[in-house]
Formats: sequence, structure tokens, C-alpha cells
Amino acid sequence: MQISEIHIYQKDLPLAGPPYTMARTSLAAMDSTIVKVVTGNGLAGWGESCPVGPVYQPHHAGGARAALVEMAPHLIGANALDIDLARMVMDDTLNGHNYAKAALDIALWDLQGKHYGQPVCRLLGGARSDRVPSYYATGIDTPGETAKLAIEKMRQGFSRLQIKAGGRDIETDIETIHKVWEAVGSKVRLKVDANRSWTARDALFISNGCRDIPIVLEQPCNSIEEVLAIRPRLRHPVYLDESILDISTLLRVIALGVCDGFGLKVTRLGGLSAMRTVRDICAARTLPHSMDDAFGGDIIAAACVHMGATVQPRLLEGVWIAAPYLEEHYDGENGINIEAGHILVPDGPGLGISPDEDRIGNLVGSFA
Ligand code: 0XW
Ligand code: MG
Repeated sequence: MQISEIHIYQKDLPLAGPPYTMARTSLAAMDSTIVKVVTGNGLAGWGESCPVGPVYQPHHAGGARAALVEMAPHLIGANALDIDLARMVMDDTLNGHNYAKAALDIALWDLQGKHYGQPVCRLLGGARSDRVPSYYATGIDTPGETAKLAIEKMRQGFSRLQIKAGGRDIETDIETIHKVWEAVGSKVRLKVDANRSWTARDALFISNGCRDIPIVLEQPCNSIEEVLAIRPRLRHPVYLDESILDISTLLRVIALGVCDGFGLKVTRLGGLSAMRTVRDICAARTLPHSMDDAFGGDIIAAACVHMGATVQPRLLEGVWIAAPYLEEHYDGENGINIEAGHILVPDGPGLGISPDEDRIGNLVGSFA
């Protein structure tokens, strides 16, 4: 099943509501990149990579497209079913840029599923259930507003929440955590995500100031070394997110004992192929993790849900998708949505979605 065409698109994703705010960034719209890989027998596979702005992690929307333009011509003629071989071609063509390679990798899994008439989760080992738990991430807001939002999301059916923190005085972060805990208590599993923004001092004060509240601290400080230095003095479990740039780093932090789990991003790690390895490493060490991406529409959401469905439920911290923040779906009929805090696993072949070609943005490059 030879790859005959690759098309690369740029898609603006305006947000339906207010700007999306984290400690170090605030965004009113996202810039996504979509790839369509076509085979000689007329099948099409879809992939996507959408950084949440240029500050969250070292990914850049324009960089993703430049990387795809660099790699695409070398994949024409390759067998779409040989995903590992295709990945080698990518690595021989371009060093790094996992987040761009991820879009092609996801499109090849979609194609493989369509070829065999099976959902991607089956090709990845099999779904543990027909739906996965999601979690809601609050933006940075006042303690009172964040607590109100936490109650609203709990009532909508979310059993897990991620409270954004950082980028302001630590007293406000401490008060926010207390207010949310008073509002939802142990009915909801809580993570507090500082998105790299706390100093070691901030993290220690905040962990002490909330010592009786069962929270996980996600990516409290900027670097692995900073977290490692304060780890024995923290009162809470720590998950790493932005620090996990590749499989090698994951192995290093597990060996060093830096953290108790992970917030994982499919495109950062290089797509579903790499994520399958990461999932299995986490299972071998009983390390819980989420299965997310930074942002993006139905294509990346479907990829996260398929992979999330194959994770042992006790280790799956949830699948975060951007659907609640977006104005439209690429697939008007089978778009990926959250209902009562859960996401149904698509059961059609491949990723199980069919993007409407009028909704996938502007063509920036075609290769045949
Ligand atoms: C909440 N997320 C999964 C989505 C945002 O892009 C950031 C991310 C996180 O956990 O940092
Ligand atoms: Mg995070």
C-alpha cells in the first residue's frame, strides 16, 4: 500500500470562550497543522499537531509545517503499513522535530486501521473499555472563580480536575487550592499544574501550605534538576509533563526517581508509535499518566482517545482534549466530545473520524 500523496494544511482554531490561560501564556486562538496521507489504492489517513502557542513547550506551529515539507517528499513511494520503516525515513531526513513526525505517524496508524478495517485502539493492543475518563483543566483565575468552576465541572460529571497555578503570588495559589478542595473535596481527583512556573522555593511553600490536601503537583518547576533537588522535601506526589520530551528522558527520570507519574503528550513524544512504548514502560513501573495533547481538533483528540483506551484503567489519569474550548469539529457527524466527564472510543476503522475537507484549513504543501 504505497504512499502516493501527502498534503499539509494550516488550520486556525479560534477559541469559543475566553483566552486559554496558563502560568506563562494566554492564548485566544491556536494554529494547528493537519496532514493527509493518501495511498495508491485511494485510502486517506489523517494526522495533526497543534502546539498550545510557542511558549508552552519547544514546539512551533510554523516549525511543524516546515519540518513536514522537509520530510514528505522522502515518504512518497514508501509502504504505508511499514510504520517503523517510515519513521526511520523521517529520522534519516530530519533530526528531532518529534511533534511534526507525530502528525505523519498518526496518519499512518489511521491508514493502517482503514486498510485492515479495524479501529486504531485494536491495532495498539485493544481497548480496555468503550469510553475513557477525561479531565477538565481550569485556567488561571481568582480562587473563588476557580472553585465555582470546579463545582460546575464536577456536576457535569468530571471525576478529575487539573487546577492551573503559577505566574502570580504563591498566597493566591495556596488559597485557590484550599478553596477548590473545600468545594469538591475527595469527590474529584485533583492535580495542580504550575506549567514549569514555580521556583523551588514557591513549590516548597505551596506544598507545605497545602500539606493536608491530596493533590498531585504537575510540572511544578522548569527543569528535571530543579524538581529533583526539592523532591524529598515536597509533601505531595509529583508528575512531570513538559520535561518529558522523548523516551530517553522518560527512562532517565524513572531511573532517577524524580516523579510518581506523568502528564503525557502524544505529539511531543513523536506520535502513537512512541506513545505505545511509553505506555508499556509506565505499565512496567506502575506509573500513572494521562494521555493528552497540548491542543488540536478531532484528529489528535481521536488519537489520544484510542491510545488512552489501551492503558490499564488504574494507570490512566484521564484523556484531555480541547473540544470544550473549540468552536467547530473537523468531522461534523462523528467529532470527538466529552459527555459526563467521559469520551466514547470511536469504533469505525482507523481513527474513526472523517474530516470534512472544507474545515481543514489552507493547503500549504502537496507532494506526489
Ligand atoms: C491541560 N493540558 C493537557 C492542555 C494544555 O495545553 C496544557 C496541558 C497541560 O497539562 O499542561
Ligand atoms: Mg501539564
